[in-house]
Amino acid sequence: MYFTEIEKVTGGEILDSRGNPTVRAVVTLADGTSGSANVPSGASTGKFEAHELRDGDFSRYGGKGTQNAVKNISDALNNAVRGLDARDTYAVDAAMKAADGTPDKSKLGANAILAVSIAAARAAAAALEQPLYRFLGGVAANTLPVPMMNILNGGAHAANNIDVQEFMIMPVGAASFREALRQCSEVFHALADILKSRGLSTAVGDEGGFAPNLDSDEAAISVILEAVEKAGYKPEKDFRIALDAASSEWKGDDGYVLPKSGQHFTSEELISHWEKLSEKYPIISIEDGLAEEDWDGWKRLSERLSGKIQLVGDDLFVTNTERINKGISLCCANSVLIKPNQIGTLSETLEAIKTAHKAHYTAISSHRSGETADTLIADLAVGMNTRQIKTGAPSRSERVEKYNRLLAIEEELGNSAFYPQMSAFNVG
Ligand code: 2PG
Ligand code: MG
Repeated sequence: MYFTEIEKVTGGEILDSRGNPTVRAVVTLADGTSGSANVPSGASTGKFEAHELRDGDFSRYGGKGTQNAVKNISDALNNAVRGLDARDTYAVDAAMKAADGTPDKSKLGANAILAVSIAAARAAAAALEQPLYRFLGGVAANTLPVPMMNILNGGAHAANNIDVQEFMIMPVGAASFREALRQCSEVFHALADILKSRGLSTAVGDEGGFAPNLDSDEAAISVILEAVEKAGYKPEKDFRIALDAASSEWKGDDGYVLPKSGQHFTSEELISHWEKLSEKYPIISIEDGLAEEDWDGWKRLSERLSGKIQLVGDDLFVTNTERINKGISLCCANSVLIKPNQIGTLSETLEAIKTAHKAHYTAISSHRSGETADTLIADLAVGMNTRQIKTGAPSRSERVEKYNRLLAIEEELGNSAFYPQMSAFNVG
């Protein structure tokens, strides 16, 4: 018996930041060390994501209970990984995938499998007395990510009249992560002041950004740029804007219909819309500008814009290496959003990042709109050198936890820490 051998796995049902149930796993090793993990849950989920197992028992949590997934953690997954070496993330994950046996992890649940996968890696890192980012990335893990901070929420994440799901600020001129975070927080507060002074709501959406009613999606960009200046910074030089359109939510049989404004676009018109917007404003990145099955549209969008801005595939790629490879071969997008629960294991998440990087696509470590205090994505960003992280506004602790974890990592790295500024992107 070796000290990192998995002795026992247990599961639990906990709540996420929307008050819905999710799962937690604890992995205990032979030397008594343990690691735990909580998994998040999306709202604008991609059609091709791995399966999130819910009970469907409407007498509990409106059918969203996770008691079956929890049972799978403590029974089937415990049996599958007991006796394996927790240091070998790929072997642990392979055993769980074999026990599940389905392509989308629908038998045991991607939520159950991911919780065990991360908890095992955490336990191994703890047994080796290493921080998780070091366990994942070794000595080369020294690069902090540029925050992609969502400060104005719309779409499926907010009950306002804005169709674009996320308006994010990216501090591209800061000298360190700590400075970058301070600058973002100052802009967030400046935005609150401007909204208040106009009698607009400062209530926040699922990811902590404000969710006011505004005249248009473009008005949202304008007010954010105003906030950047009010906080004493220069748009373009200090801050760029990133959008997540989450446009799979808009796709109908006949083109794209924006549910709140009622506007109608063909793929071609939407491409021109993004092009005009990115010429008019300092936009560096657009995520899911087109829908998850609109490959032809993505090809044309990429031909037109990929040399100029970052085009991020979220629902398009769902952290799935096969879909990422398809996108690469079709020259679609130039960046991959990385959400571990879209694919359901840590090892497949690492492969997705490696696949993106090999093709010179950027990779962005990302939260879900339903989150917990788990900080995996912070360690993942540093460990795998993603150079960008998307984790919401500095106003809800499930988001702030990730930023605080990055502050701690930067401090721990000391002089070895590197903040990438514009070199986080392959464009511009
Ligand atoms: C997204 C995410 C996270 P959700 O679309 O990128 O911001 O939202 O978790 O609801 O899919
Ligand atoms: Mg998205």
